[in-house]
Amino acid sequence: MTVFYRITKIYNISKMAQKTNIFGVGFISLLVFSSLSNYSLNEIYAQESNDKNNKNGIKENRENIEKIIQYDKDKNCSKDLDKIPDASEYLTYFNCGHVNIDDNNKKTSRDFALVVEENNTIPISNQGHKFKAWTYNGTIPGPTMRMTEDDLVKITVINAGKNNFSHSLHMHSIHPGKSDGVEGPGGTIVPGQNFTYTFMASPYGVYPYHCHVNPIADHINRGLYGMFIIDPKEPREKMQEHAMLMNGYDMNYELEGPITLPVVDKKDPTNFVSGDENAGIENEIYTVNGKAFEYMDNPIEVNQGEDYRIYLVNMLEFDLINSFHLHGNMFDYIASGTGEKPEYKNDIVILSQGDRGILEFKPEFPGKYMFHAHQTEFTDLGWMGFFNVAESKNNIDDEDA
Ligand SMILES: [Cu+2]
Repeated sequence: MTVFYRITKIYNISKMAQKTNIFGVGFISLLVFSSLSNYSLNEIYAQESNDKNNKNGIKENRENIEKIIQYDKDKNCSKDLDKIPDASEYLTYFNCGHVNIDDNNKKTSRDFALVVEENNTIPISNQGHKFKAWTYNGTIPGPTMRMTEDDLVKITVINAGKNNFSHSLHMHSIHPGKSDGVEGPGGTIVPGQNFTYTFMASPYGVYPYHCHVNPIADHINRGLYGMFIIDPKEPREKMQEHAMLMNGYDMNYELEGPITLPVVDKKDPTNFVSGDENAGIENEIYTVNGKAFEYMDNPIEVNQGEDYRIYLVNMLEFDLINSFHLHGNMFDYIASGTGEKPEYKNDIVILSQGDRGILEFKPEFPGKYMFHAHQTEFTDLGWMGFFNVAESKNNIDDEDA
């Protein structure tokens, strides 16, 4: 028996059909998904009890399905896969895809759709700065996709028909070459076409994804990246969870041109003609989750004495390192999220380009605490925010007593 649940329409599919002019196999399969109905658990039970050949497996099936649905609930999976979250909503927006539980072979598969749009002008600060972005599903960063280890994952990337450039999706983690987003059809999706990247989610951890079409720095600088989380089969300790992706914007990259090798001096190839062609390539704005100073203007509300987990990814281009510093507290750090136990406790973690990890902490005292890059230049240019720690209700009750 195959059970689908939480089937909703895939990212404005009818609108995208008009925009992208896709009539290929990929689009037909997307239409199939959008035409499936929602199954409630009661309907699933009714179906099971009607299935006379399946009586022995009913209890086991039910437990398995309930376990998967409950795990998705615990992960705070969004019911709205079409949502275009703003920078504050991005913190807790987890897209777990369209889920298909096949109980015959005990497999769960998840289908995701990412639509690439160019010339999507979006706000990148609360001071009025806008950026001519290229986006996956309308936002920088793209949606946080979430899956469980060993799930069969299918991510269909649709390059909108009105676009001018080819794009791709390169994910970190383990997968076959044809789903690596570099070689073959998955490495070059021309405008109006789509490609489905298929892999078994492994190993558990937190990962970046990004476009891998040349010039890569340009495609990344314009905004084609995001994070995905492969959760372990045995859930981590339950905590309130936030996604944080650190990035930057070189707002006049177009004037500076792509990063290239030095020009060869044909008369004397040993002569190094350096030139300062790339000298202007630097970020003018730095952020966490796409919008400068977002969490300074809208502090993240947390509670004293409760546990918090942050999935942190560094997708900063042009600067070699980035960092995360928490005021007034220490966090446990799990590098890459590939282990269960933290490696160390610190209040700073330094990440190179593409690196990531998991931070876990418990606010000890109420108050307002800054978090920011520990490079002052980055903080001054936008990478700064606040946690607003509310006093524990227990403390307040104690004081009243
Ligand atoms: Cu691209």
